[in-house]
Amino acid sequence: MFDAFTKVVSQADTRGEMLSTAQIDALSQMVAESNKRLDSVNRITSNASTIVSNAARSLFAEQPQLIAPGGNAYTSRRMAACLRDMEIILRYVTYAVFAGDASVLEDRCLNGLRETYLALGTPGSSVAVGVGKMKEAALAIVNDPAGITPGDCSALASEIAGYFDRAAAAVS
Ligand code: PEB
Repeated sequence: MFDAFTKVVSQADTRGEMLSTAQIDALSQMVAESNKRLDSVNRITSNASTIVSNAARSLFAEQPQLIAPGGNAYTSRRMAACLRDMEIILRYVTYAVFAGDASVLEDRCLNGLRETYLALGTPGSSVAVGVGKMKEAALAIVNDPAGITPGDCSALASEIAGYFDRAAAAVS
């Protein structure tokens, strides 16, 4: 598991090189803008249950076969597993945003997830739709100008979008 700093160190060490000025500048920029990152994590984290339940409600409205008899989210047990899965994925996305690196998400959540869903008969493409809905909700919350110092969050927003996209691609 890496963060933005240990990733750069590991890459430099593999090549036996000192850190480059470009690498130092990039991390220096990241530190300078770190309040945006931490605010984003805080906003997503404190709205996690709303993000998950709205995304699930919208997924089931679009794909009612999932909650009809025989559907993969039919029965309360499977519904609970589904909501839990979405929460797990969102949680790992927030870890990746916090660390500024996708490795925690990749290694501890997405690795083998497609195979797990195949074995369970859970439609990965539907999970991906749910993840996409969480992405839209999370970005709307991150980009909400209310109550924060106005600034440019476009780079951070696209980084966050990228983590959700990786999760969706890993299961679809
Ligand atoms: C992944 N999900 C399920 C299981 C596992 C995961 C390992 C099997 C064991 C169990 O039921 O607990 N667990 C989950 C995860 C990590 C982990 C992401 C990462 C660290 O440890 N069903 C649907 C929807 C979708 C869904 C499309 C969006 O119709 C999910 C929610 N996952 C779902 C369901 C089950 C499941 C299990 C319904 C139960 C399937 C079953 O038991 O038949």
